[in-house]
Amino acid sequence: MIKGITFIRPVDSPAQFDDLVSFFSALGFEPGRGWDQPPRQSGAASKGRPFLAPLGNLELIDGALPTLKTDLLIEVTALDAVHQVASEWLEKKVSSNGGTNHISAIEETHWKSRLFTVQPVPGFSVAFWEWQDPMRGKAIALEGDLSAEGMRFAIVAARWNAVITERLLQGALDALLRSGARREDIQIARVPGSWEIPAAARPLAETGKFDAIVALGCLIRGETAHYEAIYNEVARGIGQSQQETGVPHSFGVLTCETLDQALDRAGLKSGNKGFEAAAAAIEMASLRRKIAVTSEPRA
Ligand code: DLZ
Repeated sequence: MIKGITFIRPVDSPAQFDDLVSFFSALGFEPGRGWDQPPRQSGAASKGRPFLAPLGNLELIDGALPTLKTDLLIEVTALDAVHQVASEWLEKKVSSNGGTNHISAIEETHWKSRLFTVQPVPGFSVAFWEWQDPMRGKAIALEGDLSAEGMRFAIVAARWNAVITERLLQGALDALLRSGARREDIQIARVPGSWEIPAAARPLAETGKFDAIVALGCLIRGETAHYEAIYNEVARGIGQSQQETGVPHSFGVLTCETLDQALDRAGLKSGNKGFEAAAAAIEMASLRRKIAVTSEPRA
């Protein structure tokens, strides 16, 4: 039910307001939807400019408080870069308007962080801080790399709509070779149409010689009466082969309304889905290797 949290900070003057908007914008804050309220009978004009952060929280503290001159704490990554941007912004302001440059050096805190405080306008202090351990609070995920070095791949390409599937094949080869696979470690198998892809993908996967299988085909709805029937079977067959052999299979079978749409997805306007399918195959093959190592018993 709780949706968000907003801290309101009234400022002393329109000039301070503009300075603070400029300061927080310079630091890369995402602007929220602002508002301008004209003067009303019941009150003067007012305006607001929200600045958004991906996370916010209200923190209650009992006992010794951190020794801070502000209650506005902004957690960042790359604290040194933030310090540099804040310093440059202040220097510019001081050199054009005069005044004092209120920014502290970065210091270590007693809670395993580093922090600095800055006063962009008089009476308005803000502290920026960062955990010393950059991985703190981050989910540690197993992820595949995009290096195909030392990996072996099989590409199954349908001949039907060859003008498209040949482009998908070139895209897939481009991705594999550019990612470090060797030409002799890539086996290409051609089949008549998309319907036949699973019948070749499955035995190739079962050889155990390949780290991943890339399936390439093109179905065009306008020209294929039994489009749905072919599509469902190809998707099911590739999925089943992947699940039952454990070898990653990437799905580079285009399903399009028209030939133009297919051309767009085969390198013309919307990328090359063959390239993308090969990249997914590399990533999954890499992830599979990592999972295998992770699940080995520790020595
Ligand atoms: C028969 C057919 C048709 C009408 N359309 C396509 C298509 O758009 N894309 C494709 O890859 N294959 C098509 N095919 C061929 C079937 O996939 C299959 O090769 C044949 O029915 C022979 O089994």
